[in-house]
Amino acid sequence: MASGSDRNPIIIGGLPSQVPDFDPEETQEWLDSLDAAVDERGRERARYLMLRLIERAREKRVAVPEMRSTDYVNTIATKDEPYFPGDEEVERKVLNATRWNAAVMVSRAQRPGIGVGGHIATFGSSASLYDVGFNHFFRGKDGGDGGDQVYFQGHASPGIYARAFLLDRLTEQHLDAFRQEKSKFPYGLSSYPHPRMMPDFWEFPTVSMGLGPISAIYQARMNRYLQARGIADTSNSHVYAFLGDGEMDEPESLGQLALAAREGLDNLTFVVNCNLQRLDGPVRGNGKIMQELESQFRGAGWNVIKLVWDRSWDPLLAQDRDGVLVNKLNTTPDGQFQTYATETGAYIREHFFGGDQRLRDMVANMTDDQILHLGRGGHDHRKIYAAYRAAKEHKGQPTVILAQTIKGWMLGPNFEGRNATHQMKKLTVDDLKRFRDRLHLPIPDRELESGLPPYYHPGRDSDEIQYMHDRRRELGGYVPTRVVRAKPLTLPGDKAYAAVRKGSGQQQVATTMAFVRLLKDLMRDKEIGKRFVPIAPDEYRTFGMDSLFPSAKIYNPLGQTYESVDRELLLSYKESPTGQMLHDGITEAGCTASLIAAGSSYATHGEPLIPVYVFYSMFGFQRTGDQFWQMGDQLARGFVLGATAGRTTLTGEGTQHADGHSHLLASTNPACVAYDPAYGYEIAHIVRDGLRRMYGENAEDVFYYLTVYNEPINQPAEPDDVDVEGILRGLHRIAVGASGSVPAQILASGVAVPWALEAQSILAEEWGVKADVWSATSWNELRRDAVEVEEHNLLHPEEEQRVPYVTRKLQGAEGPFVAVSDWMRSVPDQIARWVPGTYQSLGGDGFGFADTRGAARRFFHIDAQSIVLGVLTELAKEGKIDRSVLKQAIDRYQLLDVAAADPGAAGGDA
Ligand SMILES: Cc1ncc(C[n+]2csc(CCOP(=O)(O)OP(=O)(O)O)c2C)c(N)n1
Ligand SMILES: [Mg+2]
Repeated sequence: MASGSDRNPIIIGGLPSQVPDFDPEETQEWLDSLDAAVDERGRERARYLMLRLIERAREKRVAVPEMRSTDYVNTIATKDEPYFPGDEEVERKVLNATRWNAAVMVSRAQRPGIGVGGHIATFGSSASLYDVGFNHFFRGKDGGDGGDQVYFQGHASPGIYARAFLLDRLTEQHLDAFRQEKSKFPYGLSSYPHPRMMPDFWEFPTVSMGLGPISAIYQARMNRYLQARGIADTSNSHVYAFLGDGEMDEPESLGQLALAAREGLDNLTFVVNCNLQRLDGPVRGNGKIMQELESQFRGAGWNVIKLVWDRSWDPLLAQDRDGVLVNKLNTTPDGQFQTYATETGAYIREHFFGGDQRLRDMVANMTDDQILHLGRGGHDHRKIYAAYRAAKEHKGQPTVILAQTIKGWMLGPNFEGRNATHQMKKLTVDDLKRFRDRLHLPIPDRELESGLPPYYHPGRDSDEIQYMHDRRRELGGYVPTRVVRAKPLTLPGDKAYAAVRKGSGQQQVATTMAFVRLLKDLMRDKEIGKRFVPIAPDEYRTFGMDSLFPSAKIYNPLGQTYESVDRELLLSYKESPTGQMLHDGITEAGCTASLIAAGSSYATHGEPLIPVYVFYSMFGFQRTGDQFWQMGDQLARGFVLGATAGRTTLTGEGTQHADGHSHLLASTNPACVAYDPAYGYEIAHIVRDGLRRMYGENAEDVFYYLTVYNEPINQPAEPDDVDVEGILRGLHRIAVGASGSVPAQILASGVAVPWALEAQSILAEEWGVKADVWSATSWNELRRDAVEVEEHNLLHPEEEQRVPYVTRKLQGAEGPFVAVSDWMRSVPDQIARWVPGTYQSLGGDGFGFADTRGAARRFFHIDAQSIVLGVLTELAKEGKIDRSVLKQAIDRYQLLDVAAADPGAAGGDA
């Protein structure tokens, strides 16, 4: 070895330290050559030689280890750039007009009395990155397929609107309604990409940092899945995600890179706008974000294209014979480059090129102005085109393009590279004049000196506008465009629901199992069966869904290349390239991204999918609530199942698992229709209605959340006089009190319904109380209805005042009303205002813990005996019984002693 001892080799990290050297003499000759190169020509030359050797080794298919990062120069050598088919002059004009209108739109939105904000600097940096995409790559949907899916960086939206304006897709009226969605309806433009607000325009909500990247990965994978399963031809669809370099710090941004590499998603390109800045200041002032990202992406198995410098650097780099320039580029921190972006040519000559005679010589013949204009790669159309082309043609891996830009580019010295630039919204008269001059726009001074700065349109017949239209025609129509081409589905009839509605007879079955049974029957349906997409984060077995493995199979583009250990078993783990089930691994964020991609396929590709995403209820809204919000924004549909629900039902697990609040979180999402069913037959009606509402005629943009439990119970058969409307609207009476003289009402949901029924019989037998039991299938929907009714009444005082469903439903029933569930009290308390009588709730407030179900329910005072006490207490308050019975009840049932409770059936496990 050249250095280090045999016992302590210095070469580690993937190099073959264990392989014996069978020709040490030859090895020594090579090492001596390298030593000589270092001694005689210096380290930089030696480095160059080594890199060339690695390159040659690759060409000869010698398996040398991957390098984590490369020099701070463009990945695509100038000599390898393809012919640029665009008209650069015209494209520059197009872009200049776009830049102007984007900035002016935001500036005008700051006019007195409006002042609604907006961003200029981000689009300033990424304008060319988009424009090359629009002119040469992004495919529209006019061909009848889904086209390309483009995730626009949220706060670059002004530029996207500005382009749509030039193309006559939007008018000045729209631009002046930026961020005034209601007051300027129907012209209002949303601040960021929000399909919910602009359903004919935006497709993908992105502005919550990190959700764009992860969504794009799963969208690309969903495209593959649709193709593999023969549902849609997505072979021409490419997914582009435009991301910020600051945004890459979000865990969701990088968290699923490996999946994209593993599945060989070469239909996916990330474009990271590396303007080296985020909101407050530099992304990595002391480091180099592009280098850091390069290593991370490369390590994850991505193809990395760095686009660092524009063409003006080419001659300098060509002269850099001993790598001194590259070395300087490699070792200059981002914070310094940001400063160069704000400085003069003379400053850059002195500080960047000044430290080394060879660097000084390189720019000796350049003027300060030429030095100043040594630009960044992300502003050079030809180089951007080369990068996109290479990304599109690259096979077998996803590609990331790391494009260096300047934040606020073209907006002048008050914006470019300034730390405050992200938040700056308004241009002064001087800024405007300078900006106009730089963009060569024929706008007279007087129009900039008073009033609002004007928009600029070069005229419909101008070359540049014609060019833009031509390019879009060629590429299949305008982007972004959201269209819904899917037809309503033919939904299954009674048969699919029959088994679940029959009940479980003598068997005890948990609602999770009842749901899975129903799902299996639905997946057998000839019309819609194949559209179901089961999704779970490594929990199919927990929820008894492994029974679907052999028939539905797990999607894996590689199929199953190994002999499965359980291949002889009936329920073997089966992977297939045409599998229907998505197994995303242990990633709720990944699963939710799959859910959104599947749930919006009716729009993206015109082919509805019915995702059924099953998770531990604790790890759903709580863990990925932001993505559920994004799902609502993206108008995605589907079923979301919070399994192992309840504060006490999975109680063997404890604090982190015991969910007593996900319904509250679900209630905050306007797109979410949430149910807490008790019985299989309720689930049947809820799912049937869900399919109708989401996939039938006049489909609604909602998604369903059902909590299901792992506690086996006797599932009753559906009664003949089943109250379907009540089930769907959130409340139906399931048992009228049989005996007793003092009436009361118990409202229960989910797993608490059997406790309520037990309480009913204790109350009748021991206390003479005749309690009706109601199953509150949806506290959330009851409240939603009541709130809507109140809003209507507020605005229509002259009309007959409407009455909320819950009030009407309970009108004839004699209180008091006691609510109970395996959720915290706030869940049933949602309806308190509209219950016609005294209302009290019991619930699992506080942290869950590990114990028997019985003990946990006694602790929270929600078990049958505690419900009895709750009802008696309310009756006592109303003076209908004597208060002394309360103490009696507490003593009789030992309600203060957790250990005295019947432990009940065993808890769940994870
Ligand atoms: C989850 C989340 N956190 C914070 C923000 C607020 N925010 C909007 S833009 C921005 C800075 C973005 O920087 P970068 O990703 O580098 O984008 P650039 O504007 O520089 O292109 C921040 C922090 C957000 N939109 N989403
Ligand atoms: Mg940035």
